[in-house]
Amino acid sequence: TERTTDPAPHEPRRDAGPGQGAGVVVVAGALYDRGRLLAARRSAPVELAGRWELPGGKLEPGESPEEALVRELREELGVEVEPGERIPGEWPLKPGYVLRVWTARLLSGEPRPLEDHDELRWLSRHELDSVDWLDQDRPAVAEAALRLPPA
Ligand code: 9L3
Ligand code: MG
Repeated sequence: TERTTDPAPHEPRRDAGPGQGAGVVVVAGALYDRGRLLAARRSAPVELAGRWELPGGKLEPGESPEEALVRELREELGVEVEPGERIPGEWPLKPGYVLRVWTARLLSGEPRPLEDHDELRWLSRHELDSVDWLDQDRPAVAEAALRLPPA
């Protein structure tokens, strides 16, 4: 007979819903510099291409969210960052995936779109609505805006 046990700990839980665990955690960074927030335009996959997001990606097995954030921003943007506070809240992505966001401070490097993005923009508070954010990122961006340090 077929086994009906839970998937292995690191398998995505595509059925995850309320009370069923977080599923796959995607971490993203609200990266601040001189009163501006970094926005990144996705180049892939096609259904998300052209939409803007807070850069980041999936947690890998054994990583803390902060470690994943540092790794993702190094891979995607070529920068070193220091994670700050978690922005309260959790936002559903595709089924089984949730988005969690941390503030982050730029330690070194100038962000470049090395992987999965084709454009980056530093947005000041009054420019935050000027890009077409992914729907799922909008509430996170609103929270991130509340924490924008002064210029
Ligand atoms: N996603 C949504 N908003 C974000 C990020 C970083 C990611 N701010 C979605 C897009 C993908 C999934 O999460 O469907 C995994 O992200 P990635 O590993 O392709 O960056
Ligand atoms: Mg990514």
